[in-house]
Amino acid sequence: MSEKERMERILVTSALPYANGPVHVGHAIGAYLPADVYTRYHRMKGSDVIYICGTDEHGTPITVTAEQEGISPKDVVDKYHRIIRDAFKKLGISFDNFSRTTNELHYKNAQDFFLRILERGYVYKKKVKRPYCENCKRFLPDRFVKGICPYCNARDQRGDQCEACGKQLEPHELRDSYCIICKKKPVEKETKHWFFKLSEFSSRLRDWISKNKHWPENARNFALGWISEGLEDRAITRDLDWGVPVPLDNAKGKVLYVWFDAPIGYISSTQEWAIGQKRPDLWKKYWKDKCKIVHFIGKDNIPFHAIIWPAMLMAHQGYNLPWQISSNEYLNLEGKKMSTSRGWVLWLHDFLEEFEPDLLRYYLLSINPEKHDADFSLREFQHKINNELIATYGNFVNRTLTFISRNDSIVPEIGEFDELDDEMLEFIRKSPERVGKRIERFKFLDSLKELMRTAKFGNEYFQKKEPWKKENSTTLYLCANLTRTLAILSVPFLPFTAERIWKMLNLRDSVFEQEWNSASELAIKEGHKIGKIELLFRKIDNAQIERFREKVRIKLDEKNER
Ligand code: B3M
Ligand code: ZN
Repeated sequence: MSEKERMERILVTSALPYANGPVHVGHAIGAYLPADVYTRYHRMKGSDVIYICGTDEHGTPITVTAEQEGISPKDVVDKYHRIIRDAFKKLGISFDNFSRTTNELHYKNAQDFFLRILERGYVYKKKVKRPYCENCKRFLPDRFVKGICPYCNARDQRGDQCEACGKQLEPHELRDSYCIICKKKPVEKETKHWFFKLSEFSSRLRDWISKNKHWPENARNFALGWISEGLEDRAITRDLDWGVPVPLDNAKGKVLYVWFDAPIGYISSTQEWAIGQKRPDLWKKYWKDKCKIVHFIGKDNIPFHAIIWPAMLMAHQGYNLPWQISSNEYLNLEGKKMSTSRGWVLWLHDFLEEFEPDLLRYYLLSINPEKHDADFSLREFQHKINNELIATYGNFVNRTLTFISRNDSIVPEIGEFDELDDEMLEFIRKSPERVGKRIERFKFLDSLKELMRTAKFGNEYFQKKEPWKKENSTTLYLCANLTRTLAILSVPFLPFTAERIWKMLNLRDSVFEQEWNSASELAIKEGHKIGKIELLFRKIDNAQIERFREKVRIKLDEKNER
């Protein structure tokens, strides 16, 4: 690969989670783990990559939670920002910056963005009628109202988006709507709002998306389909007191719509990162110079990232457009759709209290819902950890290290290579590219499979060579080197394990500082002394699974009772 390609500049983002509740395992695999794999890989490839995120702290998801829990929106976001941030950290999600959309810097950014597109003629004010609850004495934006989706007739849909058909909605479009606080039927009341001229971008968006042949089909098809149905102008302000205030004199009591300010949060978080680097202008390299911006999002966020956000950026004309939008399908839980409101959910922080993060990373990435919905099952988790991760990968590493430790911890010298040794060498040489290529193409399932194929080969090689029967120094020499290869290639998937192996091998620095391509070298030389060894993983037994199931179920039930 040429130096130019190596120095590819990439900005990775994951959807900003709403700070109105913890994140669950479906969120983790939806937009965070794949992004983390992608970023960690590119760091080791030597790309100029940063990974940006933060919590989305505005909008009615937050105010509804505050209202229901009887606390202020600020209390809600403070609490959940911390819980979300800590859970991601524990899972090893390696953000370069994890910000909050309630930061001052972001308020200014969002307001400047609004003013700029207003000046450029893409925003106008209009009188409209909106649902108003006479009982609660207020307008009912977005999630404050529920009703029947006018497109697919699904019941109890929220006023911002239909969960059944994925369509973007306006609260007044719902049929038989009701106020979610008091359940009364709202009336229509006149108010004024600022609208974004989305309709003007149809042909520019169509041209641009048609050219984006590297986009996954789900995003491309949805976006092109929506354009052909006709894009309509959209209100980007709300009658609410929680949010970024509309920066105009005649806009008292109005805030920017959360989906207007949230994606701008990607830029704000990059700026905050640059300030942290003590190079406040550094963010411009990613947003203004040549850079691939990659958004990892959940499926329901496609409309905003494939259509509205690019149109906002086109209207603004000061920043790069997204290069890629990667979105997963959904993750079900034990055969049923996850639902926070029904309490059928497995929280990330709960899971990580019981199990090692790499076990969860392995399991989630091995069922990554790339093309189809996937199902999270505790039994399958146990099975995959015991019979795949431990039985092949763990077994190979443990056997190798144990045998070397019995040789005074010294890696023995190489003899003549036979055919099987050559094959082993081929795995060491080729695996980095095989795994890496798939990550570059966003084929995370396949990339993990490729990693596991390498471990499996190592295990079979060991078995065939039977080093316990006869002294075979070449075998151990090659196994030590494949273990090193595996450690490097595991960083994107199993970062904690990778570092542990690195330490056991007694190699210099940290595994995170290694170059990806160096995994193809025979870098461990004869005579190298390995470090202190310990068991890599422990099997998960039925009792632990059942105990955990009980524990989680209790939580589920409590939530159900409310
Ligand atoms: N907070 C929706 C979500 O968490 C929203 C994403 C914003 S990305 C700019 O699903
Ligand atoms: Zn009401």
